[in-house]
Amino acid sequence: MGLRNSLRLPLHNNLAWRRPPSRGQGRFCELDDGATMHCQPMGLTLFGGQRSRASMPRWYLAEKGIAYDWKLVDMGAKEHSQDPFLAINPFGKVPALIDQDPALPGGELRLFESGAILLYLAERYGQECQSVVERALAQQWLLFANATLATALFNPSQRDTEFPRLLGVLDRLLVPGGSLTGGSWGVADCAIHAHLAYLPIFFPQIDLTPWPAVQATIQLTQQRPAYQQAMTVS
Ligand SMILES: N[C@@H](CCC(=O)N[C@@H](CS)C(=O)NCC(=O)O)C(=O)O
Repeated sequence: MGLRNSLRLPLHNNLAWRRPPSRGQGRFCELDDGATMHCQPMGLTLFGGQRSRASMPRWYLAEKGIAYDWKLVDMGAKEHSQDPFLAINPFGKVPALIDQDPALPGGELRLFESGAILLYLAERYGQECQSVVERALAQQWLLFANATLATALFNPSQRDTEFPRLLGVLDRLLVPGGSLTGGSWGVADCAIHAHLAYLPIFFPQIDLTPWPAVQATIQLTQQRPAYQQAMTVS
C-alpha cells in the first residue's frame, strides 16, 4: 500500500483536534474551512525502509515497549522522493517520525534524523534524559555515533585509518552487557551498538579480532529479542 493511501496527511499544521462521539475510535482533524478528514489514531508513526537507519528507532521502541505504527516506505519505488513523504521529511530520507498528540503544538510533531528521533523518544517516552547531565551525555553519544563513527565507517577514505582508531577507543570504553552511560541499556547504547552491529552486515570483511569488547557487544546485541524484531522489516 502506498503512502498516499496508508497515511492521509493533514493539508497544513493549523488543525484543531476533536473526537466526535459518533465516529468510533479514530481521531478526526478539522481543517480551517470546516472540512473534516480521517487521520491516523493518536500516537507515534515511524517511517522507514528495508535495511535503513530506521532500525535504530525501531530497536529503541521495541526495547522500551513503546507502541507505534510502522510504515514501510518503498524506497525501490522512490516513495521517499514523492510529495506525501516529502511532507514529512523534505529531504526525502528515512527514518521519519510523526507524533500525534493534542498536547503538542498544532497536535503533532514531525521529525527527521535518526538521532533527533531517538533523543525525542528517549526523553518523552523512554524515561531517559530527565536531567541536564543525562541529556548532555545522551546527545554526546548520539552525535558521536551518527556523525563521527558513521562518517568514519561509511566514508571509504576514513575506513582504514580513522575507523580502527575509534574502534580501539570504544573497545576500552565498552562493557559488554553494560551501558556506556553507567545505568541500564538506553538510547546511547542503542545508537552505538546499532552502528557496531552494522559491521557484520555491511562490512563482513573487517576483522574484529583486535577488539574483543566490540565483538562481544555485537554478539550480545544480535541476541536481544528487541533487536532481532527491529531488524525484521516487512
Ligand atoms: N543522517 C540521517 C541519514 C538518513 C539517510 O541517509 N537515510 C537513507 C536510508 S538509510 C535514505 O533515506 N536514503 C535515501 C536517499 O538519500 O535518497 C539519519 O540518521 O537519519
